[in-house]
Formats: sequence, C-alpha cells, structure tokens
Amino acid sequence: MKRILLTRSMPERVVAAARAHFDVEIRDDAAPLKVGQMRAALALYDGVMPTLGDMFGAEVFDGFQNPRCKILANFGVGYNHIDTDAARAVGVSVTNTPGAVTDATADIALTLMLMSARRAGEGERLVRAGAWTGWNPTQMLGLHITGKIVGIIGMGRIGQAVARRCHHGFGMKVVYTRRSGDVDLGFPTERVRQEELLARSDFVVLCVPASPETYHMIDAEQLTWMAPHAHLINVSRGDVVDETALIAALQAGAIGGAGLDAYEHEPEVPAELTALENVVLLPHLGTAALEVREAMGLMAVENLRAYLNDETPPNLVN
Ligand code: 8YV
Repeated sequence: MKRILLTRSMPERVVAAARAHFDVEIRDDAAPLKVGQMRAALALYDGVMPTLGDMFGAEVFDGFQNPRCKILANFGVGYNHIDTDAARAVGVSVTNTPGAVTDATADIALTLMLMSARRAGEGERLVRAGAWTGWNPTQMLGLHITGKIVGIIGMGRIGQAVARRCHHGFGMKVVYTRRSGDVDLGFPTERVRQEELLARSDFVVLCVPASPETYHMIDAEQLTWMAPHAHLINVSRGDVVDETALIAALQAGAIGGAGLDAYEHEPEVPAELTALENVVLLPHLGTAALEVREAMGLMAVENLRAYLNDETPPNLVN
C-alpha cells in the first residue's frame, strides 16, 4: 500500500477516504511544516497532502534527484506556497482543489462587502463594549449596497460566483478585469481596464490568484484611483495588496473601508489594521465550513488516488 502524509488533521470523511486507498499518516501539529520536515516528507512518502503555510520553496526540492514522493496534492485552490517549477524539475507533480472552494469563497466576499459597507464589525464592537446608547436616525450610517457597482478583479470561478451573487442578489452592475478575454454570465457585464474599474466601482473585489504578476497589484498608486466612499475586498492572497499602502489609505480616509480575509504576512495582522474601525478583519475563513473542507479533502484524495494508480489526476497544475 502506498504511504501518504496529511500535513494537518482533516475532517473524518477525508481521513476515511484516504485510508480506503493508502497507508495514511496524519501530522498532529497545526503549524506549517518546516523545511526539514518537508524534505523528510519528500523522502519518506509516496504522496503528500500539503496546505496553506507549507512553504514548498525551491530549497525544499534542492538536491533531490528522484524523491519517493511524486505528488503534492494541495488542499486548497491557491498553491502559491509551492514552487511548482522546482517540484516539476525533480519529477514531483502538484494538484489543487478548484471548484470545491468557489461558492464558499464567494460567500465570504459578500460577507465582507456587507460587513464593511454596513459597518457591522464596528456596530458589534459598540454593542459588546456596552457603548450603544440607543437607536437614532443618523447613527452609524453606512453605504447602501443594492444597485451599486461592483468591480471584480480576476473573473475566474470565484470572481464569477461573486458577480452572480452581486447581480442576482443585490441588483448590482458588474464590471471586471480578466486576463483571458470576456466572459458571458447571462446578464450584462463590462470588461474594463483596472484603473477604470477602480475609479467606477463602489466595491472592488480581488479574486486573482497570487503570482509574481499579481504581487502588489493594488499599491499606493492604484488605491488613489478608488473613490473615497468605495470599499476594497480581498478574498485572494494578502500580497496582492500592498498592505502598508492600504493601511495609509484607510488611516487617511482615502477609501471608504476594506474587508480582508487574507494578509500579507499571515497569520500576522498589523496593529495598525486592528486599531482601525473602517476595516473588517477575518481569519482566512474563505472555505471554513465542514462540507466545503470535506469536498476539498475528497478532491485532494482523488488526485492522490489517480496519480498513484498511474492515471492523470483531475487537477494537475504543473
Ligand atoms: C483554504 C484558500 O481554506 O483554497 C484556498 O486557496 O485560500 C482557502 O480558503 C486554504 O487556503 C487552504 O488551502
């Protein structure tokens, strides 16, 4: 039986599915793998299921000719923590879990839009602090969402799911950027340049994968294109935004607010951010629902099963 390593504890259904095919070891530690542990995993297992935080950089693969481990079946759609070229160079395939994460991540984007626009975090803090003095007609006025313009940067699976929710649920107009041409969602949308999107949108939602091309794609200069009432929502990866520039924009009130589910140096969240009222901060909750994590895990197990049975895994990325 092939030996595989799950680098974190997993929902029971995922563990059972893995055990049906493999001799499974489950790491009993919530912290990401260290370099030595990743190198040991490459040497000792036929397949590994890594996840966010397991930084399989080039140095991890360095010196391996033909590691026992031939597949890293990432648990999650984003695989920017794995150097896929370095993996390929030593014969290691990488897979991910697209599809399984789409709706849940889009739901968190809408959660952040609503919370940021309607000042939900701030209001909750007020109530919990016992500082609410009672309702009045001009108290805590936020931004009305219905009928506004949402600008989606990165119109892939998650971007499209956000667009559908915004259009069908909130009657919003959708503008977007997309590297690979127009998409037809069955309702009117407009593909525009990034600066135009930033200037026109009441909500800017970041749905691009992390890559050298998307690193700091929202920087100080790009933030100046946004309207002073507009909200920036990030459900992708933290380093898509220059966090220092975002903090400065929020402190200056140069934008209306922000909703973040990802941070540049996760899990570190700068004190400058936690001190601000006009930002909603979530702990990377994008896919945090049991059935979603089960679907992701089952997808990763299927990638392992297929690969280790000499079939092409469904979600190969390198
Ligand atoms: C995951 C995510 O839960 O799938 C992704 O890429 O960002 C998340 O929502 C997490 O990253 C595990 O991979």
